[in-house]
Amino acid sequence: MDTGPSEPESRMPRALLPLLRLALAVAVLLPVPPSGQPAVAAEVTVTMVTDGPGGRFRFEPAIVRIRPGDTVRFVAHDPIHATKSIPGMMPAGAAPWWGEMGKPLEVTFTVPGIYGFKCPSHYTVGMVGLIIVGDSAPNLEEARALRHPRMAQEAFDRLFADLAATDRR
Ligand SMILES: [Cu+2]
Repeated sequence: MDTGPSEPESRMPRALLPLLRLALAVAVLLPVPPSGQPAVAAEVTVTMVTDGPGGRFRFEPAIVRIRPGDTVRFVAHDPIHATKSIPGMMPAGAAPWWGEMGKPLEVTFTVPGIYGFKCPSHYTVGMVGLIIVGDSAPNLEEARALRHPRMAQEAFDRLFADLAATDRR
């Protein structure tokens, strides 16, 4: 079968150029959070990292600030990770989540407050994170008071300290 020359394909980039320029212009106009601060966006991606520049067995970023109605998309580097909410570290009325190992999971947050989460495989080595929905977290003290296995506790202690530091700015 003669498929002919790939002329239409070769013209594709030129046709897409105006679109690319528009996308770039829009990207430049979007607000960028100051470096070192948790991201603020309608959809935030949290990566489950096995081994990265920030360390092993961690969520990146480990602290996410969003508004009610925003979505967090969890994605895994490896099939050995998952994301699971932690009972006792969620505001009243919020729905728990438990993703499948290695599969992406999107969670939309509507109830304001602070949410602790973990990778069930690596909780005991400190693979945990925090999501803050809205400007105030009525369950902050309750979430902070929960006790964890040693390395998870150390990780949460660091995250709550980071959170307090960014709140003071
Ligand atoms: Cu893991």
